[in-house]
Amino acid sequence: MTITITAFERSPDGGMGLARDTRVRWALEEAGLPYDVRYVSFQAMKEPAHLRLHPFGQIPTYEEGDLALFETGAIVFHIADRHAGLFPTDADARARAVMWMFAALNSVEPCILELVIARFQEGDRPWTPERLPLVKERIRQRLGQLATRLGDAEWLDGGFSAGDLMMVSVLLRARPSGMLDEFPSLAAYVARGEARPAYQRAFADQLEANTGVRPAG
Ligand code: GTB
Repeated sequence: MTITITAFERSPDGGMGLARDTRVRWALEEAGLPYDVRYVSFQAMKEPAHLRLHPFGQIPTYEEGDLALFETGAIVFHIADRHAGLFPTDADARARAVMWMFAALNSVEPCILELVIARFQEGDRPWTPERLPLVKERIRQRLGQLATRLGDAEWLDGGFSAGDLMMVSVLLRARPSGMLDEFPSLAAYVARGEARPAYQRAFADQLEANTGVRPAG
């Protein structure tokens, strides 16, 4: 059955992997699933046809036959649930992979998004200079806790799983601020994720769609 996802017609980052279709592309590549991409403009995202797929008028969405999904957590879970490659076969290990997916989305991504919002949407507010250090401190605390748990392991719980895919995807959003590099073990963990052939293909496809240029390699 054909899988179709949506992505930015023109991603604000120029297709450098920060928009959330990257994690869906990555999951599809890990599972070895071919897919089509429908590129949507910011205006089209707010129109009825897209709102029927995504009530909040965002990307990415996922369509497969009669199934239509939004929310990257649900989409990546669905892919991992139905196809080999992203969840361990052991039931307890699988539950922990799901736990790490939720941890990435619920316990790590929100504080990183706070910083993105504080810098780019509220950067000109008079209270921003006072607020930024608090926002950054919350990220430092969470990333420090995560680094402690990861220790010198390659992945969060044994082999690579959808939990790592989601965590790496979320941590990538902390990199432009320089905060990821404050935690060398997490920066190395992210680099391991980015080095995976499936990630490389997802990244190259997204970049090519935005720039017309496919990275070498
Ligand atoms: N919780 C949802 C999910 O996980 O699927 C969040 C979806 C979401 O935030 N989508 C964003 C969107 O459609 C794109 S990813 N925004 C348009 C809108 O709301 O009108 C967020 C994003 C956008 C741009 C960059 N960038 O260029 O660096 C990075 C991330």
